[in-house]
Amino acid sequence: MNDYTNGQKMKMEEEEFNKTVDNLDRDDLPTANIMVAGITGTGKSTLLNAVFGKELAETGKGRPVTEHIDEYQSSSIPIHIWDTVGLELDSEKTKESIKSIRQIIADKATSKDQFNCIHAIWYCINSGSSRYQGAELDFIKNLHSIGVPFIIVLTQCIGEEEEINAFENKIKEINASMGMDDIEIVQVCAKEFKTRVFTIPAFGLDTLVDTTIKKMPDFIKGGFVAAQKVSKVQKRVQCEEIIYEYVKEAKEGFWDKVPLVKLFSANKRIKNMLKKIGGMYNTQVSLEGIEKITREADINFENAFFGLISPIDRGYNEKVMELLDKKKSEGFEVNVGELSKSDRVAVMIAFYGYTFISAIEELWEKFTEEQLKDMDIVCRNLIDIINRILKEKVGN
Ligand SMILES: Nc1nc2c(ncn2[C@@H]2O[C@H](COP(=O)(O)OP(=O)(O)OP(=O)(O)O)[C@@H](O)[C@H]2O)c(=O)[nH]1
Ligand SMILES: [Mg+2]
Repeated sequence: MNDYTNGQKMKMEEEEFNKTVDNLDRDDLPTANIMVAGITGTGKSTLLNAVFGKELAETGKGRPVTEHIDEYQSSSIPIHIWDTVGLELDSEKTKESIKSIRQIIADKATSKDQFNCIHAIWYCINSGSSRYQGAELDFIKNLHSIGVPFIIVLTQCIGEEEEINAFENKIKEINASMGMDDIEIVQVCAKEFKTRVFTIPAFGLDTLVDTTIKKMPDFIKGGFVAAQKVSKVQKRVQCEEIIYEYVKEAKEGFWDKVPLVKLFSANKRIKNMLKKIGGMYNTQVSLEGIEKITREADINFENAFFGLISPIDRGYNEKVMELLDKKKSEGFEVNVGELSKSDRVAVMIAFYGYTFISAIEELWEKFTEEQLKDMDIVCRNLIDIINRILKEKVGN
């Protein structure tokens, strides 16, 4: 091979490398657009606070949004909310705002940009109202006809279970008779309810999250899961998707092809995986933070590149195999019995990914949301936890 073709080949490899790296590094989560509707006092704002926390700030002031719709966004969580405020279905004034609510959704629904659409409507009805008729039913029919994933949330479920179930069935029957049997109904109590005699704990929020995810287009799920604060299970599922992207690249030999001079940037890729996992748990760890963690914890990425050590048979293998097993149906397989370099790297990456997930989950159990905003607390404790886990699992 002469110098010319050799140079050309290297250039192509370099381009290929950069392309793969770019794809892996796409770490900005998509923003999920959720509309919450329902008449006044049903508990919309309480529900939003319970699912997304108090970080949501009012936006859209001065924009031509009606006085009956509040918009919320946050710089740190990928969610955009439209909350209908103070709707009363019989007043003339509200008829106007119903019109504009419909208009907002319809405009977005017809927009070609899938990211711009409303991705789900949560329509709140007080579980104790037992009314599902008249103007409200017309409103629901109207909203539903736009074709956005629609969920009815029965709020403040603190009454007799049988009565609430009977109300839910009544709604289902009416919906079915009107061709709206695709509407899911979820019962929730968004905030613990206290009386002098007893306390009803919050419930149903995780079901609402699960139901919403099922109805949502795939490309938006990551953002929604990162934004919500009630389902750790869903966060784990999304993190496994992140880990899987990197594991797949490893298996396909990506890390084998990393030229020696690129080792540092390849190393950064794995740190990026850890950063993305942090983002899914609303734990914003900067790349500098991750660097500190990997420096001070016993995570040695060099091992991953050279395949020097392998966590096989050291506890995490089972977890890794489970993940890879799940992915088998998609035609992807890592044979950890066969100790090729790419397989070892794949297992190593998954091992570090899972270690990081466990550490962040432990962090969330130990500290308050407020404390976790302090990068110093986050880094220091992640280092301690990771070192402990590595000691337990790898057994140095
Ligand atoms: N304990 C408890 N109280 C709730 C719950 N949901 C709503 N509430 C109470 O019901 C009242 C109305 O709730 P909001 O969340 O303000 O209702 P809203 O639908 O946002 O009302 P508008 O903004 O006027 O349309 C408040 O006093 C809430 O504290 C709940 O799940 N548990
Ligand atoms: Mg409100």
